[in-house]
This record gives sequence, C-alpha cells and structure tokens, in this order.
Amino acid sequence: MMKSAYLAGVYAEVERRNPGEKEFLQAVREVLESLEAVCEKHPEYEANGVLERMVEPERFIQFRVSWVDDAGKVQVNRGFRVQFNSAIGPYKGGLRLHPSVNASVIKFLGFEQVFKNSLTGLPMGGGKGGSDFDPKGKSDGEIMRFCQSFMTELSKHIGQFTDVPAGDIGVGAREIGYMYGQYKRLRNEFTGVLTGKGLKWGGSLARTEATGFGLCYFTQEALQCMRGESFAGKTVVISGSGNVAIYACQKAAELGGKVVAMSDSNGFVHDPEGIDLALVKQIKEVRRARISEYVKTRTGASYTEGCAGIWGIPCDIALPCATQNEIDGEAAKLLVKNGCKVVCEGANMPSTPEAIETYLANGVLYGPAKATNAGGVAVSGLEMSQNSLRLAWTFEEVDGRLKEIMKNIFHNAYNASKECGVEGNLMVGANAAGFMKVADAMVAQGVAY
Ligand code: NDP
Ligand code: 2IT
Repeated sequence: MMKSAYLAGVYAEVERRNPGEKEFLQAVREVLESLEAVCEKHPEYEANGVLERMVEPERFIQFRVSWVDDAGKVQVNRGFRVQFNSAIGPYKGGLRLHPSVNASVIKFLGFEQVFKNSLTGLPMGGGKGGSDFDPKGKSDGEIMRFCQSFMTELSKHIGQFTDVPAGDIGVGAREIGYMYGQYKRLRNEFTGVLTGKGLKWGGSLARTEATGFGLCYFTQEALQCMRGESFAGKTVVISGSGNVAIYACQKAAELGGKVVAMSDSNGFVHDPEGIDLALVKQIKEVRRARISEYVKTRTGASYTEGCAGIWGIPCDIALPCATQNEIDGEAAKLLVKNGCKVVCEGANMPSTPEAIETYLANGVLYGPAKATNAGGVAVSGLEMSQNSLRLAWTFEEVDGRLKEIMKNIFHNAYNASKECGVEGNLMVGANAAGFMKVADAMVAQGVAY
C-alpha cells in the first residue's frame, strides 16, 4: 500500500475514474508504489500536480473500423489510439491487433510506454493503439482491407512530428506495409510516420531483431554487474514464439544459453537438446502455423497443450515474451522452486504483482519490462533518426547503438534503485528513472499545455 498521502490520493482518483480497467490500474499502481522516495525528495512534483496529470492520457481516441471480409460480409471492429504523454517528444508506441484489446489494455500499454521511452534516452513521448480485430485465420486480402480501414481513421491523428505508431502483438512487417501504403495514399507524402517499415522503403536494419536482442543485452549486462555471471551454460525458457521471442531465442543462444522451451497461446514445446530456431522461424514467420507442429520434425521434443505449463520447466533464466499477466504468483513460485534465478521481461507486464513479490522475496534478478524490452522502441527511435537524415545505417551501427542503449538503461535503473534506498530493485529503479525525466519536462513546460 502507498504510504504517501499524495500518491494514495492520486491512485484513489485513478480507480474512481477508470472503474473495472484492471490492467490499467495494475500498471498505474506499480509505478505509483515505486515513487515514494522520489516524491519525498522532490516536492515540486506534488506542487505541480505532476502525478495527477501523468495518469490521465492527453488524448484517447476510439473509432469504428469497418471492412469487408472475403465472403462479402461487413465486419466491424473497434480501433484505439491513446496519446498518453508528449512531454519529451512525439507520441510513440506500437499497435496491437488481438481480440483481447480494449480500453484498459491500450491504456496500460500507453502508460508504460511513457516511462519506457524515457529510459531509452531518445526524445519520444508515449502512446499505444490497436484493435480487437483477430488476425488469426484471416487471408492476406482481409488483413489488407482491415489495415487500410484502420489507417483511414488513424491517419487523422498521427504524423512524423505528432505520433509515430509501430508494431506490437499481431502487427509485423505485413501490417505495417498495408498501413503505410494507405497513409501515403491519403496524405501524398513519404514520411517516417510508422516504424518497423520494410528495409526497401525506409525501415531500419535490426528493428526486427531489436526487442529480443535488446532483452538479452540487458539481461547479460545485469547478470554480469549484479551476479558476475553470463548467459553461458544457462538453461533458458522463453514464452511466446512471435517477434520478441524468436529474436530473444537467437541472441540467448548466441550468448551461450540453451533455450529449451517456447510456446504460443495454445501450448508449449520442450526440447531438452535446445530449440531449433530455424524450424520455429519456418513455422511461425513463414507458415504462420502453430508451435505444436514443431514436434512433427523434432521428434526428441514434446508438446503440451496449455501455455501456462511452460513455467514448470526447470530453468536458470525465464524470459516471458508473450503477453500481460502470463506469470502469476503460483507460476512464479514454481519457477523459484525449480531453481530459476533470473526473470527478464520481453512482453509488457507479463508478471502479476504476486509474481513480482515472489521474485523480490526470493532474490530473483528481476528485469522489468519497461527497461528490458525498450530495445524495440529504441531502434524505432533510431529508424526515425535515419528517416529524418534520409540515410540508412548498417546493421552493425544500429545493433551497436542498441547495445549501448540497453547497457545505459540497466545502469540508470540500477543507480536509481540505489538512490531510492532499494539497491538492486530494478523495478523501482526503472520506474523512478523513467519518471523523473518526464516529470521534470512537465514541470518546465507548465500546467496548461
Ligand atoms: P507477436 O504477435 O509477434 O507474437 C506474440 C506471441 O505471444 C505469439 O506467440 C502469441 O501466440 C503469444 N500470445 C499472444 N497473446 C497471447 C495470450 N493471450 N496468451 C498466450 N500467448 C499469447 O507479438 P510480439 O512478439 O511483438 O509481442 C510479444 C510481447 O512483447 C507483447 O507483450 C508486446 O507488447 C511486447 N513487446 C513487443 C515489442 C515489439 O517490438 N514487437 C516491443 C516491446 C514489447 P499466438 O500466435 O497463439 O497468438
Ligand atoms: O511495446 C513496445 O515498446 C512496442 N511494441 C514497440 C513500440 C515502437 O514504437 O517501436
């Protein structure tokens, strides 16, 4: 519970204003609980109403997305964009296409994005968007028509200096292509309004790999600085088998780890010999099929229905890379019981508050999403820079910058944890460090902006 009357009051008002929005309330609560020491040291934040302002999005846009399916039937989905905070740069954050998307999910993601983007050190504010459209089982034509209809409305609210969306769950190169084409058609301009673009039309090398690679760079730096260890020889479990999971798997293996399990929303595969990533890429990226197909080729591996069971596989390092609240208190206890010493988050908010409590109580090295998965948006920021320069950097250049950014994020979070009197608590450190830059900008820019 929050000791500070100021923070408790802000939270009570958020609860009153956003009833039933459990993901959003969970994300806000975690941040506010991390800011006791910061707010005590900086009375100017309360004096300037910074927290009250920060928990209320600058703008929340909801719209109808109608499109025609292959059978000629009219379909209607709900589209969203939350423009949460622009104190340090244009709104920036991904678009999620998943049936579970609603206002609460978009607001939690947009809220977290504000602090994450601040941690990257690049000038980006926070936003997020998406739709409850379910891409599973849709034809390319249906995906295209949905993306075009979605962009027809979204285009009125975004722009290279205003708000720059990108991918998230269900949005990869294909969807960004269809959306970019529609934006260009509507505006008659070729600008960096989206990131994650194709390499032949303004995309950045290493953006596809960035979130997964960045997660491993952070984990490696944290392991080295806090434990004097590395990935070498460690057993790793990674949930999900999408963009983040695949490139986390690749980098974890390159750094000497042995990834033994991956999953999708139906179930998980356990391959004690080490995951065959080329096979996973073939199944998920090329065929857009289910992870269960993995065991048809890799006969030494086993498939189990139900995605939650993956946390019962013994490992040294767990990298949740699927979705929010995928590790609950029970799963966290199981991880700890089986010897897991490190949990670093590729997904956004994959651990419930009970899971985080379990990590902290058991000395698990816990890397919170805002810090650990910031590599994706960081390289999106680098894509914006390259677009503005009308230049394209090499893979090595972008990857090198990503590595430096992830190391800096770790050290900033670690140092902030010390300043907050909880050395090594990277959740408090990341929240405090990400918050202060935005808060100072909001104070400097005055109230009525
Ligand atoms: P993808 O759509 O590429 O992959 C998502 C993966 O997670 C799939 O394997 C999917 O399985 C699984 N998944 C999705 N929803 C659920 C669910 N409700 N239960 C179980 N499994 C689920 O998305 P990304 O890899 O891009 O995103 C994964 C996570 O990383 C998300 O939390 C996202 O917000 C976060 N993230 C992404 C970034 C990026 O740059 N893409 C940057 C930072 C964070 P299935 O195929 O069965 O649906
Ligand atoms: O959650 C995230 O940081 C993303 N989905 C990436 C956002 C971006 O703008 O690259």
